[in-house]
Amino acid sequence: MAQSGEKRKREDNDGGIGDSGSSQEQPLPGFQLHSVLRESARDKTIFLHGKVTSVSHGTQDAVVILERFPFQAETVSSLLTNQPELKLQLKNDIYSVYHLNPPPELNEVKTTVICPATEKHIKKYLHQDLYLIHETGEDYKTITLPFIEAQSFSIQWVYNILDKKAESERIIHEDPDPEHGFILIPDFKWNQKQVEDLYLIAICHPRGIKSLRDLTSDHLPLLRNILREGQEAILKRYGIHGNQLRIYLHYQPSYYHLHVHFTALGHDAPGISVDRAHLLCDVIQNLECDPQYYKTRTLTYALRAGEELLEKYRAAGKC
Ligand code: DD3
Repeated sequence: MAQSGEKRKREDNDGGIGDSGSSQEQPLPGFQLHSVLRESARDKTIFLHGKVTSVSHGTQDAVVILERFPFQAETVSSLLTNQPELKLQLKNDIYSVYHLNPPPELNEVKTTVICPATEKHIKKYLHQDLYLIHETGEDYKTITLPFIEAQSFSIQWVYNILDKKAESERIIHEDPDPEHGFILIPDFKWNQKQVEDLYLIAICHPRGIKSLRDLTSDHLPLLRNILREGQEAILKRYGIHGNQLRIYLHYQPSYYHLHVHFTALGHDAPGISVDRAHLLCDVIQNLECDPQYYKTRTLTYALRAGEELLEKYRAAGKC
C-alpha cells in the first residue's frame, strides 16, 4: 500500500519542500480517510492515514496531522469584543458555559502533510504499546547500528536546510563553520506565533554524526558552540534567556543527523521525558569526564510495538 523507500528517496532528491508548484495548488487531491492512526484530546491533535489521487501521481498514501493552535494574547480579546456568537450550554448561579464560533482567521487548524507517506511513517504515528530497551554499547554495535544503516529513511530535508534549498528564509542563526557550525531554525512543530511553545532545532553542519552514540570528546567544541550561540541567538530574537530553555538531544532521534532541540521550559513538548531526552549540558559534562562515555554506556529508551528495531531486540532475546 505505501510507496517504496526507493520512490520516496527519488522524490526527496528532486528538491524537497516548497518546490513542487502543483502540490501547492492542490495539496490533498481527492483525500479519502483510510484510518485514524492516533488522537489526543489533551493535545488537540489527530493523526490520519488517507489516500490522495491525482493524474500525475496516481493514488498515494498520505499522513495528515491536524492540530488546534494555542490562543495568542494579541488576538484573543477580539474573540469577545466583536459581538461574538455565544451559544449557551449551561447556566448555574454565577457560572455559565458557552460555545463560541471564532471568525475564520482565528479558527485555523495546523495541518501537517506527509505525502507520499511510507509504511514507516504510517506505523510511526499508529498508537502502540511502548517497551523499554536498555541498549549497551555492544548492543548498539551489533543490533542498533546495523538497523540504522539498513533503513531507508531519507534525511534529504535536513540537507535541503543545510544547503539553503528549503526553509532558508526561516533560519534564525547560522554558524557556517563546517566542523563546529550549525543552523538554528524553528521546528515544524512550532508556528512561531507565541514564545510559550517555542521550539527550535540546531542542525549541525558536519555530516555523518548520526546520534548521541557517535559523540566523543572530539565533538565538545561543536556541542559547546551550539549551546552558547544557540542561547545567544534565541535571547536576541525572542528575548528568552538560556535559563528558560530546555536544550537537549533525543536518543533514539527521529532522524540520524545530529541535532539539538531548544524548547521553552514551560512547554511540555513531546519527547522531553527521561526515556528520551538528554540535556545538552549533561552530554557536554559526561564527555568532559569520559571521552568515550556515549560509546560505552547503556542507554535506555522506549520503542513502540511493531517497530522494526524492537523486533530486532526481541529476536536477539534482549527484551
Ligand atoms: C518530520 C522529523 C521531520 C513529519 C513531520 C516532521 N523542522 C521535519 C521536514 C522539514 C522538519 C522539522 C517527519 C521534516 Cl511533521 C515527519 O521533521 C522540517 N523542517 N522538524 C523543520 N524546520
